[in-house]
Amino acid sequence: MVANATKSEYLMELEENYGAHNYHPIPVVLERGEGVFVWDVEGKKYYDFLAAYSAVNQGHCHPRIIKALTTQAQKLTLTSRAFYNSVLGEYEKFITEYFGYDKVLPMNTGVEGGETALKLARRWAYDVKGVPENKAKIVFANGNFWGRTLAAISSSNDPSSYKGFGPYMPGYELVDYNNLTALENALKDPNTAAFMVEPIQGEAGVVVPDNGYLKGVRELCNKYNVLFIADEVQTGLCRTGKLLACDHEQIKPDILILGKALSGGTMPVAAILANNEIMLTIKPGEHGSTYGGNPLACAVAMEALKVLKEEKLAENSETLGVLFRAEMTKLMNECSVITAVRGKGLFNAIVIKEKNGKTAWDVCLEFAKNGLLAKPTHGDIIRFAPPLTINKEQLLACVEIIRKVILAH
Ligand code: IF1
Repeated sequence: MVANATKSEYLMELEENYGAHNYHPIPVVLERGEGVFVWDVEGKKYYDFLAAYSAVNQGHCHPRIIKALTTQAQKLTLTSRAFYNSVLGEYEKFITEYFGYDKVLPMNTGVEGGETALKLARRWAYDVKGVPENKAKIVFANGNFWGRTLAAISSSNDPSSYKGFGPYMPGYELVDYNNLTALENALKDPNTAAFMVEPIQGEAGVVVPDNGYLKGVRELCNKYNVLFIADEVQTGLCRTGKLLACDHEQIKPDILILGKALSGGTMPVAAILANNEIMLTIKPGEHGSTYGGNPLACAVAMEALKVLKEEKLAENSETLGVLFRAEMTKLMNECSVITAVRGKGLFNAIVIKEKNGKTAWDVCLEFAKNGLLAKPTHGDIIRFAPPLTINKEQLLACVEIIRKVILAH
């Protein structure tokens, strides 16, 4: 340990020495979060403009969600599904009515949600659509990201996700995102079970498809009797200015995957929603997980969902998203380093041109020095996704930080 190292340096070195090197974080060590703010171990305050990749839409440590967590944690946290528990049924009724589906299958992480959706789709293809056993095909979009498991990376066309982890899951096909012709060609195959897609691609860099794309996906899936699986793990729960990103085009997927902010950023909670024809193809003992549907997760998720509606976070996301993109577009016209601004609601990104050897990473380091946390993706894209509880004054303060750093870049 370096002599007279700061506490941050000490803690970062511990992670370097004792943790797997599967991340390269921005060098900030966070200790406390409240609403849109986080503090590092030296007490420096930051606006959190990543919100844990949209897992903290309700703001850090939302008092109502923490209260639900601590209250249930004093009573019963986990029973496994070997037995019933007093919260799961209430939660299942609440969430299925909240989103308008017959049934929910509770899981934990977003990628488990994706895995569950694919198992459901394959089983539905064999039992309902009549696809021959082991012949089911799943279609994905180039640029997709839905997690780190072998089934997830098998659908990736990004080498940093899949390289060195083969062999890969069979029965997958990739088509270009935002291309209905390419999609139709793939769906014509009678063995196609499902098309799984993010309504806006997150990891790819907040890639927003053309208006009408999602409606087109819905129509093509109807036409070819293929399940439309919407991965709303990142775009869902008010992030894009509507409860779900699919709501912008008034379309309803056959299987809806939720995660991240479903727990308000307190613990891993995921949910897969579908109607009976699909959901009931999985029989008792054919799927689940130790923590799936645990009473603690159910209590927290109900409160997290109530907060979204009662604090009108979709409306706030929509309104402040318009303001944010207008400010970023103004900034783009004032300088040459921003080459694109895109997003929906408070799910936005800018594309940064490298200048004098300085990259988006260096820009994010400067943001951190100026009290705003964000992180680049794919080298030149900076995603901006603050908690949806941010107010106009705070948003404009963040715009000022971004302006100051960009104009000095
Ligand atoms: C990491 C990325 C974001 C997701 C969508 C499913 C999942 C994710 C659309 C899986 C997870 C996380 C994973 C996390 C960082 C973050 C991420 F940069 F990796 F790609 F958000 F864009 N569907 N995304 O975005 O959910 O299993 O993680 O709960 O792996 O570093 P999970």
